[in-house]
Amino acid sequence: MYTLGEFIIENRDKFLYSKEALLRLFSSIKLAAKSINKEVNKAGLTEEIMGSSGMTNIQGETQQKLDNFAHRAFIESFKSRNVVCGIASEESKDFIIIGEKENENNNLSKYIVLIDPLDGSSNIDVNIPIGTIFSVYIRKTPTRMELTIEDFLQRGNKQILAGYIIYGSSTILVYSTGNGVHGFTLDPSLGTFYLSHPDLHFPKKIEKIYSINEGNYARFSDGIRNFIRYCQEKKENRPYTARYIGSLVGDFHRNMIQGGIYIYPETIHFPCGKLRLLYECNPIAFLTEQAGGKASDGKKRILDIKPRNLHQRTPFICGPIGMVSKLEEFMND
Ligand code: P6P
Repeated sequence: MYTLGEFIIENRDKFLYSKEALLRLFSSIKLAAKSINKEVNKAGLTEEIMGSSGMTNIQGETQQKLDNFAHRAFIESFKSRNVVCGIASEESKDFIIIGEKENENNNLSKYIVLIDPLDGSSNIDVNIPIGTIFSVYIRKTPTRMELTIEDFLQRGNKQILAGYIIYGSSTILVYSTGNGVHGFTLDPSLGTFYLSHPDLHFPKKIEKIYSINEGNYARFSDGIRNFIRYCQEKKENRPYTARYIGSLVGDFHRNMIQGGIYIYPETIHFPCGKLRLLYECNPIAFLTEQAGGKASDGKKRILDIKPRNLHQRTPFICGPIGMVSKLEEFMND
């Protein structure tokens, strides 16, 4: 069984850039993920890690203590591996310059990371799967020059690596470098991630789940409501079922494996959609397309959207091509 490191060393994912840099990136990501996994798994036992930190994040949302912990874990692990020159995090208003130190191979770090350290964290106290979502680009400004916001506001189609870690019944790291989607499950007794889901794809011809918060039904557009009704009509070839756990990584992971669409449209509370383009929608959209699916805002391909600011939101639809296209038809009727 391949470990993540062996999989990369054997170039099984045909990464187009430096294999050494990819190994360093994943060394940081794995270190932080294992540390977060340990805290998530004992969250019920240690008061100091449960619940709200009493602070709010940039979005004005209640910050969970584990959000904070996860944010710091990734910052520290990227700093220590000297492979990243800048990070944008949901938990930080501005991007963070990690600085450029000559690493032993004298290649100045040219990679930038955008991350949601712990998405769905409000589910921590009720034991529902949560996740880290990450997205990696090559900086636009030349090395040695000061990073600018433009290094972070790149279209999703420029991502060189994207993925998530789901902290659920098991802890699985799922990623793509543009050559398919691969999943690695953590063996906690060894602290090692082993290849468990090679070449993940939406199942062919199986479209059976729709995921949306129907509590907002009264405020959805007619197009969204018509699609929901379309899913609910019992027709022989449409045995759809509703599944929604309020955790993007958990809903997406299930839908990619079992065949389903995830929808977070505009609502009265979130007129531009709730999910963030840079560190939630772009990485999940990248994985969606690599897994044979489609991701849009109802009109435009997510990966083609030009970001305007770090924390901008967008309506978000991702899933099997047939389901996403059907929903777009209803929305644009
Ligand atoms: P709602 C979690 O806060 C999150 O960003 C996603 O993980 C999740 O899919 C969505 O928001 C849930 O939002 O409004 O349905 O509770």
